[in-house]
Amino acid sequence: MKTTITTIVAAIATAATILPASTMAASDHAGHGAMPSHQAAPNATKMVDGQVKKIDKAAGKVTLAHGPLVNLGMDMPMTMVFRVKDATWLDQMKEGDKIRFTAENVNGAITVVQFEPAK
Ligand SMILES: [Cu+2]
Repeated sequence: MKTTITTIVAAIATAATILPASTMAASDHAGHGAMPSHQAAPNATKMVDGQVKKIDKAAGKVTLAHGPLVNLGMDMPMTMVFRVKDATWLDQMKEGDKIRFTAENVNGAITVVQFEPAK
């Protein structure tokens, strides 16, 4: 009698352990399925449009007519001189070219830090 009760209790305990676990696994899986499948990308500095007005290779500078550069406090389009992080970029642009770029204040000099030709 005692042995039988112990066996039954053990059987119930085992069943009780397995059932909630499988139920939880099922609901957990459903929860993952409902989650969005993509995550927002880190918000990198946005590329802005610019047009090359003048190139000064000797000085490593370029004059660009550019759209707003919010990260530099320029809310309005304007034309101004930039330094360039990579002087070889000046070989990849010519006056009149449309480009996409980002600029930062590098040691007090407004510098183009990212550049690509506009398509
Ligand atoms: Cu500006």
